[in-house]
Amino acid sequence: MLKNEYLAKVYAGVQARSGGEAEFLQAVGEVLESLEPYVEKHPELEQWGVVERMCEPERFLQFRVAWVDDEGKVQVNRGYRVQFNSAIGPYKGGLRFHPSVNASVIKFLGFEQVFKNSLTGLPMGGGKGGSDFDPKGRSDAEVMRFCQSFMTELAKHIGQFTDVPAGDIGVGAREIGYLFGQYKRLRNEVTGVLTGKGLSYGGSLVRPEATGYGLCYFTQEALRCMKQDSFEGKTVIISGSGNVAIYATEKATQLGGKVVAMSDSNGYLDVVKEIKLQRRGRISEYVQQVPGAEYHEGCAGIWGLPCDIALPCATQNEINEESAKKLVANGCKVVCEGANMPSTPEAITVYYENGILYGPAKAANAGGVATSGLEMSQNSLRLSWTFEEVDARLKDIMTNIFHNAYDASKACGAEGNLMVGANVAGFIKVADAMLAQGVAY
Ligand code: NDP
Ligand code: 2IT
Repeated sequence: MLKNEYLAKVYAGVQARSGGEAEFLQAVGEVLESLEPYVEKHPELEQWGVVERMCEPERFLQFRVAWVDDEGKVQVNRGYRVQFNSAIGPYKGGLRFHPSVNASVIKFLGFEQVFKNSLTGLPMGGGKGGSDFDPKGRSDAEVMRFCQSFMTELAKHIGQFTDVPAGDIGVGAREIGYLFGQYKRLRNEVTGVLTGKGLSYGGSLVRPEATGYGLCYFTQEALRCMKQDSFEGKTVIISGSGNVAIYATEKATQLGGKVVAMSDSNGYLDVVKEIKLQRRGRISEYVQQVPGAEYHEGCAGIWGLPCDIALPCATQNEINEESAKKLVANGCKVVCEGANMPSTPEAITVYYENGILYGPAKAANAGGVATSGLEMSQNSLRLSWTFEEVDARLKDIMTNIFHNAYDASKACGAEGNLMVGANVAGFIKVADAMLAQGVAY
């Protein structure tokens, strides 16, 4: 599929080295395809081996995490941290605790993070980490012991100027608190080594809301510029019911949208009236609390509901070709991604064939990490900004990301293709920094 010889060679090399890593290959393949027009015009990239260096993490750590459960039994999990690219700043990116976590998932997330962080305009490199630990059904004490064991190894590799982790699936305020406490205990220093911290110990206002709010700010600007439209009166479906989904629902509603369905990994909820979510509950429980709501088993069914706007906010590859076709058939006009890589390549093809306004994850969900960057700034300044100040900066960043991606799509001769635009705009800054710094990594 890659016409450019240099990029085809790079991709073949990644394939040969990362054989079974399907998610990682998917993420790399999409970016390399988008880069073709830019790479054709910039032979220095091949001369200095920039793209092949970008596809290989600077460092990949895997470690054992042993801990004792509430029954006194020893449990063993696997921990990861990929330090993907530090050309424009310290490694930055979340930690995911979910049984599906493996090397491929961590590498795809780390690779995406490099371009996403570049798009924010803030000086952050890309990293990601996590574990196959499943927090579901675990007590607070078990989660704490796991986090302490995980951090005992991770602390050797991170630091406020080196690598700054945060949350992702299965890692929220509770986990960040336990991880931070353990880091402090090991190092005897209080620094902004993690983001997503509680407000009482260095966290930033708006960080919990940031990914979901940012997704809606991005979507709003895209609707305004590309369709002279808004959220007002639109029917919205939002998959997931975690951090990103909850605050996307809140902001979409504030902007005049009607959120009619949400989901978790078991099923989806067809919500007729406004719902209030309670933490760590199951989606299936809400039918008892909300009159008019209907629960259905199987989370993919959510894409079969009619809507104007779909905001996937659960996980990778949650929308396949079939689901994308259903969305189109039911009148959906906009898909903006809160989750990382929620659409398969075949689904993306369906979007473009049908004129869907498609906001790719690395642009649309960058509000979380952008606000993490603002948390780092506040930690360095030893100041806390107000909610309004952080929210205004977040809105500004998301608006700029849309325009950078849109302008880059025009410059590449693919006007309105925000996937190409986001990939190219994110790439250029990192590539320029790598060229300037020589072949060190
Ligand atoms: P949470 O853990 O808070 O919530 C995850 C939600 O997604 C839950 O509703 C969960 O359902 C559902 N989910 C997870 N895995 C699957 C699966 N395999 N199939 C179906 N549903 C699933 O995570 P976040 O809200 O933080 O993250 C959601 C997405 O957003 C992820 O892709 C993440 O990478 C991305 N993201 C997060 C950012 C952040 O700041 N937190 C920033 C940018 C992107 P269940 O409870 O049943 O597991
Ligand atoms: O995917 C992501 O951008 C995140 N999980 C947030 C990372 C961060 O460092 O805030």
